[in-house]
Amino acid sequence: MIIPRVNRLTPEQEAELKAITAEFGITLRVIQGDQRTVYAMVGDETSELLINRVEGLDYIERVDTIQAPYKLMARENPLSQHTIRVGDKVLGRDLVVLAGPCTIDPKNPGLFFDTAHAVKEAGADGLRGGVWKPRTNPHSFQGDAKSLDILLEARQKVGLPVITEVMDEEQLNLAVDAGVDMLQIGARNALNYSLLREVGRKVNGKPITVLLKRGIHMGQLDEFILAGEYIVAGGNPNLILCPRGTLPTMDGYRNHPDESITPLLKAKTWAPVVVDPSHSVGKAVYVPLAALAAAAYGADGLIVETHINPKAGIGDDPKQAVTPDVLAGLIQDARRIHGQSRKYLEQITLKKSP
Ligand SMILES: [Mn+2]
Repeated sequence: MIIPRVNRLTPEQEAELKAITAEFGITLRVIQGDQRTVYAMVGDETSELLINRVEGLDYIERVDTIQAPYKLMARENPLSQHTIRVGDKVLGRDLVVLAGPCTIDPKNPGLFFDTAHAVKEAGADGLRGGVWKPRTNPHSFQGDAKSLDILLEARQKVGLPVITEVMDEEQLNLAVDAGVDMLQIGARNALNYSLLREVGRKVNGKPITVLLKRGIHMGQLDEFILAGEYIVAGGNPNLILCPRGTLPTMDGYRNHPDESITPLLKAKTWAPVVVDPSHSVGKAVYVPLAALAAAAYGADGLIVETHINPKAGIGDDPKQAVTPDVLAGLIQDARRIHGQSRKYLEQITLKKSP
């Protein structure tokens, strides 16, 4: 990885750098944060001659051949200065809450609009709504592209940024071209490397943030961080990691709650962590406690399935969606805890919150 002395190289400097690295068979990827731009070298970057040539350029600070398997996601990367926003909230400073139903019911848009108003009222910063759904049972409702219009109409009505899950390239293109603010890559696709690479390519140069859920069977944290590396390598560092529970489940919850990995992730990577307590515990009555635990572990945000009338919901909602009044209380309590946990986090990351 090449770190320049300046925030951004001139086009001439960039061309010179590309020409030098190309001589060594290396492709340069430009990763542009809001504070700093870094250059990832794709190929064997260990040639001493290459490093000397590049470090000899007066506008280059240094070349890092990072030993960690991830280069861009590492906490030492200057991208750690990059800030990611959701609406007017800044991840790392404010506790950011995304809320809304599991699945948008295309037959009943009114229900989604009412829920959207209610979650905003409750203090949420972003609106979630499943357009397409990965379902274990092929006969279950799989979602409907019509729901994408409903999601965008809700954004217009309530003024919250929106997030939805995409599972393949066609959905990715539809969602990005329609202008969603955030994309979710679900637990089932966290190891789908061709999709991760496509997501990276598609969001490059666009004001889109990607929330990557932890794979259901991902035991190693590095595996999770490397999945994120695929996306950031496309050129857009607006990436959030989302623990959402893993399998096997050991204690009777839907999944094994894993909000406790938050400080471990933070010690390794700069990416903000937004925890999903809903899919983790899988039952509405346990969600508030899991959300508070996430805040205590230093999560930067929460994504909470919420529905004005969970029984009328489709997908996971009848079982695990909380109501907007529960959400409102949970947000207040979680914000208080988040404020307290930040000082302990700073000891781990040695970084003051932005
Ligand atoms: Mn769900």
